[in-house]
Amino acid sequence: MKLRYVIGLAAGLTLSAGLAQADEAACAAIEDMKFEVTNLLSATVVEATDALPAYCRVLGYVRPAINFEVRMPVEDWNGKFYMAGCGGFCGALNSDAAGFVNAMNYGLARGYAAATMDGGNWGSSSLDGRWGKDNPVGEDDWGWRAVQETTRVAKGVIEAYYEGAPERSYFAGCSTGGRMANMVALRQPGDFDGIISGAPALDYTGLVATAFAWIVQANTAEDGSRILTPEDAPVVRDAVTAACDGLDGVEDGMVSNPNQCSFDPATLDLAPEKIAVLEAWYDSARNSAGEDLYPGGVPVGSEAFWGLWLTGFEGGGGALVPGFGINFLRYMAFAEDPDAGYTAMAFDFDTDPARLADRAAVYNSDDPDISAFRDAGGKLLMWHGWADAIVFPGKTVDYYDALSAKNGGVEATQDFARLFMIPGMDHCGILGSGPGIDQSGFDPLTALEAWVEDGTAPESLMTTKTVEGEAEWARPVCAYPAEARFSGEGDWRDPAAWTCETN
Ligand SMILES: [Ca+2]
Ligand SMILES: [Ca+2]
Repeated sequence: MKLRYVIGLAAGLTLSAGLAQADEAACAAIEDMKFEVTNLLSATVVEATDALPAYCRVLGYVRPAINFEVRMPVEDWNGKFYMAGCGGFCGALNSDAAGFVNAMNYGLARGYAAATMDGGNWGSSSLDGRWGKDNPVGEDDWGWRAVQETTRVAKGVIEAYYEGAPERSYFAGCSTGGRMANMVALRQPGDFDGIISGAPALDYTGLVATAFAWIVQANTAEDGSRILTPEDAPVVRDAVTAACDGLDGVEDGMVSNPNQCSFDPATLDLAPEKIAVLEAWYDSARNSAGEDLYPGGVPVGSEAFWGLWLTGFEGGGGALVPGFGINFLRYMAFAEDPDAGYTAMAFDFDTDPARLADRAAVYNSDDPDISAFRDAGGKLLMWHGWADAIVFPGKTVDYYDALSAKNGGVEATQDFARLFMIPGMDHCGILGSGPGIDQSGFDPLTALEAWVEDGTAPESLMTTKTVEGEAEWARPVCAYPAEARFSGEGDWRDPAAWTCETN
């Protein structure tokens, strides 16, 4: 703070605007800093709003094309750094993302110096993978380098502005940002004290190439049309609810754990070809020998969200899974990009998974050896919605089991890594239209702060379902493998009626 104090004196203490001038000078000074392979573009003070404090906004890029932004509170900095990941194929600097998911302002609003980046590439949307065409450098950047380099520069900027390094650093991301979060634990074990990994696409190639091709092929008729339509999803949802909602002891519209629900699509009053699609979707992607190529398929209980992710909406739009799949397969999945006309229908489940290995080494963060992060004292908080119909949640549970096996069991693993599987939640809690919570219904950052800073590990996270501003119910979500159970006494809407139990 010393530099800013001196500038404050120089700017003239007699002026009521003196503080603001000093703030602007201290911020503007950042623009003249030099970092390797980095261009700083601007550093300006942005005025406070109802939601955010006044902050020094630093824009720049790490060459060739990693655009980043750092936002540092002008006053009342909490002494910490918060970095947010990005979703899908990124492709834009989404600095004003609302809510919690991949949102730097979530940290800024709490007094953090915050940063985010665009994944190192520009696209017309986060669904646009065209930048990956013949672009292994851009793929490295999206895979890991954009986060690593932005961490380096952001920490340097923060240290210069406040004349002291942040006392703590946190990374939070969901989906691709969750993949990045686990990549941080693997590749940058000393950079962050705490990491929040939401709905992580840990095996990106297995999911977005193999499993998405499986989804698309299963649902494509010979004439190229979709077999399951937007109108079918509510029919399936109602049948699943009727069959399985009550198995967890509470009829709240949610299937708490899809593994407890053995729903048989053949019981539906739908055409046989539609039932065949459902059987394939709820199953795993398989090769011709019947071998599992990806751990788990579309989770039972996710049907409320199928419009956006899988079936599309009546009247058009949605069905993002096929969109992500085709962009990934054409431009990002293989070492050599196939012809521009390539579609998921051409994916060969016997021979193509092996061809993904080259890019898997760049993108995937499912290696359970994060011992360097553990040994550096880092804490990893993972979360995933059980009703995620795009990043299927089975892989996250498998990963945590592998992590436990590698670290001498669940108890030892829980010393540094905990997983929270959230019943009924959509992908990253983006949609609140189902019976589960959305991203505003829980607060993993406060839990992680208590773990990192006070040593209080989270046994559970409180989740609150809000409808039109009114809290409908609240209950804990327990650290895996424990699950929240309703005691059977009192009101299930009351969190006191729930306890964490392990089978
Ligand atoms: Ca239920
Ligand atoms: Ca490529």
